[in-house]
Amino acid sequence: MLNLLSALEKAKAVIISGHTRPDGDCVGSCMALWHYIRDNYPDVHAQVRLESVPASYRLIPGTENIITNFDDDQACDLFIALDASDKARLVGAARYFDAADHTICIDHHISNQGYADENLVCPQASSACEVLAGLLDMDRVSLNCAIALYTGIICDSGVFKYSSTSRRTMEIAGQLLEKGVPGQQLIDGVFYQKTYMQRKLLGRCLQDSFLSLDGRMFSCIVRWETMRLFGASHEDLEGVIDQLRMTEGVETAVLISEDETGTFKFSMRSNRQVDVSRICEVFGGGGHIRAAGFSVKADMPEVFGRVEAMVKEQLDACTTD
Ligand SMILES: [Mn+2]
Repeated sequence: MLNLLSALEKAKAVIISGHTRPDGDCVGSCMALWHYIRDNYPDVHAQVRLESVPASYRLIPGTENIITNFDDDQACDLFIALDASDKARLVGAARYFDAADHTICIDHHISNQGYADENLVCPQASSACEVLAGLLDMDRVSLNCAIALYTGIICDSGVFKYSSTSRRTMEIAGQLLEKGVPGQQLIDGVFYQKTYMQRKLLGRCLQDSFLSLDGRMFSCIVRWETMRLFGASHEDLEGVIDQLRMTEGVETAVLISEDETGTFKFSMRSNRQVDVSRICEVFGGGGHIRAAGFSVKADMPEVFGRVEAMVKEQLDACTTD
């Protein structure tokens, strides 16, 4: 069993990193470990190196200390990778991994082969934060460390919704709440809080959306003109497609957004029956069975018609089975 604390006792300089395009669990686990080291090992120099952190995760305390470039030759005697399923996912930080005297990997991805000197991979855990929490002395976890862990857990478990959520997940979350973690504030901040513009844009999208295939497909087309009017970028549409998907009777949701070059980005989601990645692959895109996408610079109504026909074909195959 990996003994993180005894490794920290021996360390002098620690570099902490996670995967490319960091998400809440990645940022949360890295920052939680950073706080834990700063709070309990004042002689250890620790730094977190990640690609730039999306705004919604900056409510995790201390993220302003994250170093987002990988240009220098900073040496360390201990490198700790969190939430990164293979070394390639460390991207720029891999050079510090290679140069380190000792490496540790803490993760929950089933595909992780164990690329570090010491590895703890728990595929049944909800999050890297849950795995990390099990290695720390809970009596020495500060409020800032607890906030970081809690944020990672809610992000990767969809606020305790996904099947990876276990009794253990809830017990750890309970211990973190006892530290004073502002649960509602964090959940609102990460999942529900939008800007005024994003709220109005969501309203506009829902207003313009339309059903087809007997109410089983729900689509929305956002032209560049609308994006320009709202001063919106593609990220401002995040969450819109789930509003379409989580509609009674709907099996497949399609969100189409146009950019200034006339390129149309198709995002697709399905609930139970349609393999949307199969459809998106036809147009050079891809993804997962229930979430996929592609981009085309073509006759959008024609492409939309083909997508709709493919969704219908899959739905018809399900009902005749
Ligand atoms: Mn994760």
